[in-house]
Amino acid sequence: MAYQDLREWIAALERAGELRRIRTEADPILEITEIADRVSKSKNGGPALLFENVKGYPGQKVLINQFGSARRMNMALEVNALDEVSDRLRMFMDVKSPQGILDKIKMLPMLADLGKFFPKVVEKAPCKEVIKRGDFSLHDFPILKCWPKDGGRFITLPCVITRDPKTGKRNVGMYRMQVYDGQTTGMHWQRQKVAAEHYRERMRAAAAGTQADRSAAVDIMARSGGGSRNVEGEKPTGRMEVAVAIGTDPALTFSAIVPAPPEVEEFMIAGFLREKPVELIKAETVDLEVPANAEIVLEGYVNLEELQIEGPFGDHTGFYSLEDLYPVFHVTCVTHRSDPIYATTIVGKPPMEDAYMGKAVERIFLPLMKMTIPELVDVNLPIEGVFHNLMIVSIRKSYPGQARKVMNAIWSLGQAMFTKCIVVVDEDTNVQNVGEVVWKVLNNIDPERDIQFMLGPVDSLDHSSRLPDFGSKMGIDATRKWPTEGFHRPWPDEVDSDQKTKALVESKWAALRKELGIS
Ligand SMILES: Cc1cc2nc3c(=O)[nH]c(=O)nc-3n(C[C@H](O)[C@H](O)[C@H](O)COP(=O)(O)O)c2cc1C
Ligand SMILES: [Mn+2]
Repeated sequence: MAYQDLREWIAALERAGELRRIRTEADPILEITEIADRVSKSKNGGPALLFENVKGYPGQKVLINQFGSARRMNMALEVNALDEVSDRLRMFMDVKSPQGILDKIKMLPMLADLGKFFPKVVEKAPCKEVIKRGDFSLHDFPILKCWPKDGGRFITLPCVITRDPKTGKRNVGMYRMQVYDGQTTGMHWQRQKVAAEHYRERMRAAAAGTQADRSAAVDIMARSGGGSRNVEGEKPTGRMEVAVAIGTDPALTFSAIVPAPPEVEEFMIAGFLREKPVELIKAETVDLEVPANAEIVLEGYVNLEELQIEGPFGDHTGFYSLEDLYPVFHVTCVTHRSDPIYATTIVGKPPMEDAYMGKAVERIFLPLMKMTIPELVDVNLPIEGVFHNLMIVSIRKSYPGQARKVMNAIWSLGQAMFTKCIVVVDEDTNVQNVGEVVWKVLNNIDPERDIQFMLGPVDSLDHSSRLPDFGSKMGIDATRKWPTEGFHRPWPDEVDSDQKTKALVESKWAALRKELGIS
């Protein structure tokens, strides 16, 4: 049974012993972060925390670390193991055209399931219990200042809803929002993200037909979604409507971080994950639909010509991301439940809550990656690699140069383009065992021959690249080299005893164990 909203999810966490209510007073300025950070670093990611005594916000509650353990991530997606999600996904992708009536009948439950993916628009919704058009302030919510050098308070777990002006399709992306004042925030969609492309589409439309079309178009590319570095000349005017939901059911919140193809609406992904349609309701002041069960909804717009300094922000790389120019979100209306729970997260040195969300993405995306990279066997994004810095993949190698083909495929695959280092191993290496990977990779490579450098887009958060958003990436081909790849030396076997000796010792092992004192 899908969680209807954040409250049902909180209740489920509490029943499972996965939530602690904190009655000790805690300050949203820095203190909640310090507490949540310590909890994240404790055994298995610690519990989810519901702060009920937030300094300066009597009666309000702050939820943090809701996804911050492997068990809670499974609970959020209502599975016992993340592979169950990928198995379901594979089932939908594996569909062959039915051969006979029996095949057709077998497909019926799947077709019924499909219906659950589509969002449903409702007329009345809890997120509208309170509607404020003007008489509101963002300072009414216990928004955290996370780290000492942060540029201010940041909304860190927002589901940002925009519409593609060309196709009408909606996108939900999680992009942090720096609170500038009671009515405006930053809108940190990085230039490669889907909402940034919606924004550029608006700018192209605004520039079309005006004089200096061509230079305006170039300007737009340079401005892209995020920073507006090296921008000169005419600025298109107009605005783009945006709605933001804070505190939704966990499947919907999670769908906002999923690196889905731009054409796929996250509302459908959430519907697939929770096996129940997402309920939406028309926003009050913008032409967008918002999650009916959200705790808080912010409606408003960004001006196409307006950018403002955003950051610094203690980021998930474990470093502060630097100041940069981003669009400004003007809030026109706030709706919320009568007693809204403010859902948030913090990012910083790994491991943190986002590590478990990232691992879920890794598992769920494996079957999708296999569609374009069929030789792929397994993938591991170690948490310390902060997701874009390191990807270890194993492949079934069948032809020369295949490891490099796989690297190029990964660098061409949506947000995997940001991967700074890709390590490719043969399928007999367990990529989930980083010790085994280090042992094998470093034995197997001749660095000058086996390292491939590539120039291209890099993550906006990369502070070491030669330019913002642009730099080099590296692939390590640690597969066994073949004569057809120009390697003519003999390749040694791995050290291991023979079967006979193993069997001999195995027959004595129970007794030997006692004698050796090994448990
Ligand atoms: C807690 C958290 C915060 C995030 N903050 C940002 C952000 O500020 N800007 C951004 O571009 N991506 C951010 N991301 C990553 C995006 O949510 C992710 O790339 C997502 O796939 C974007 O959706 P889109 O593909 O629809 O653009 C964040 C992810 C998480 C888990
Ligand atoms: Mn998207």
